[in-house]
Amino acid sequence: MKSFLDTSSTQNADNALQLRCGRHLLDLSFPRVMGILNVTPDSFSDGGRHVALDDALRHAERMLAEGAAIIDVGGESTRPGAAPVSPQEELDRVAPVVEALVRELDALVSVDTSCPVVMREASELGAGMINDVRALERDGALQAAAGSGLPVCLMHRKGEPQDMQQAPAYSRPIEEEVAEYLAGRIADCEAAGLRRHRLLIDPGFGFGKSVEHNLRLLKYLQSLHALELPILVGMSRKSMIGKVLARPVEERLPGGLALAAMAVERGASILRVHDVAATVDAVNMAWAVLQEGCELPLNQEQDA
Ligand code: PT1
Repeated sequence: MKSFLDTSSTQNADNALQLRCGRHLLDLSFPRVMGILNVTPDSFSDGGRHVALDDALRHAERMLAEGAAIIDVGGESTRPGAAPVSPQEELDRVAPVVEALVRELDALVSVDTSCPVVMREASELGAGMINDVRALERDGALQAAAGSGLPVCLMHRKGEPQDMQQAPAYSRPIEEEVAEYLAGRIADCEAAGLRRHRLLIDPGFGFGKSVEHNLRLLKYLQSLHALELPILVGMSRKSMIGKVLARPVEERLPGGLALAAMAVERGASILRVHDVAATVDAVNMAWAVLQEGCELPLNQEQDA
């Protein structure tokens, strides 16, 4: 599957840009918003407020009402400096939330994990997507993801969260290194029986990148279209905004909306964000420009 920017479409109207996510069908013929639901006690901008199941449910419900197509549930913080968690701890955090989101809200749940056990359990509980910031590099992750039958987002990263922001360096233009890494991971996935049409790619903003690296990656996001897979981006509230604008984490929304609009123009299919309502408006406005119009108020549209 390609992105909506590709007009030389080999896909006909029936199978056009529809991604099978378990029992959900995700329409990627226009850019979609993924709402972040952190279930970590140390999350960088939620301060662990969404650990309790009830809070998590209400927050997800609100994001869905605001137009999120996907809820991304994560039990391991991967922001710079974060410490690793055990698979059991991660499972204990994530499983009850995935189960509740599926049962109570019938939500399309993505599970933000690198852990094979969590992938397997989440897919059994009804999750519809796997989002792995380590691009299935952990032992057993390729097999677990392949066996789940779910789509997988492969993200580029350099180093591990504990040390990835210590003098990140690239010997070639960063977009080339990122594309080459992702191409290698795609090949490994295919070799493990994970078919291409189930994959998404993500350049991994903030994962072993300087501010300049991040800005350049967005500027040249188009170059990732060579891989012919839908692109997911996560820039919401990140330090790339904080550093450019000198804003603390709670004042980064305007900067984030500018980045979201630019990502849409460059063909990003999914935007992973904290502030769903504002981002849906920014994305839909940018999309209307690309379309030179709009057929319906996009923010009232719901998935079938
Ligand atoms: C991301 C992402 C993610 N980001 C995907 N999953 C995080 N697919 C978690 C900072 O610089 O971009 N794509 N899951 C969160 N990680 C970070 C990284 C948070 C950097 C903050 C920063 O502030």
